[in-house]
Amino acid sequence: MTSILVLNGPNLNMLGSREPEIYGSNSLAAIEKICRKRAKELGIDIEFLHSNHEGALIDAIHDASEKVDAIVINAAAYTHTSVALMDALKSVPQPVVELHLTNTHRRESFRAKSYISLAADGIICGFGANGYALALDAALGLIDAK
Ligand code: DHK
Repeated sequence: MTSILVLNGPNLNMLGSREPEIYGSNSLAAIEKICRKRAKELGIDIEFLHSNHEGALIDAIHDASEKVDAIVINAAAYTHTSVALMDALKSVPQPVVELHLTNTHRRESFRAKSYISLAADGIICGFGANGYALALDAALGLIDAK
């Protein structure tokens, strides 16, 4: 069965209570439910992971290289800082969809810079929790196009 890794970076475990006026009211568990529902509709499997640690996210990307067909990643703040995560994504053959809840281009200027974009096939940002469902659709499209 087609499988997609959905990887979540630092502070996303605080969604729901974290700056809800910016990030919305959905918890990460609620977002996982949205993903599982969409995955069921698409007839695919997902692995939904979160870590606050850069190395753990890198390990998850390396581990995924054997197991999944695409990677959806919301690297959160590491988006703007992590050459290591970019390199990890470039080291695996799967298509990559970069994802953000918010429109990072309409916020502080430092959020407009993304190392993840340099490794991603495409970007979805600004659609809140629904962006996760859109990212699964996009990732499946990339898998099918391969
Ligand atoms: C989430 C974060 O935690 C921020 O550090 C990013 C991203 C934006 C999001 O919109 O999902 O700048």
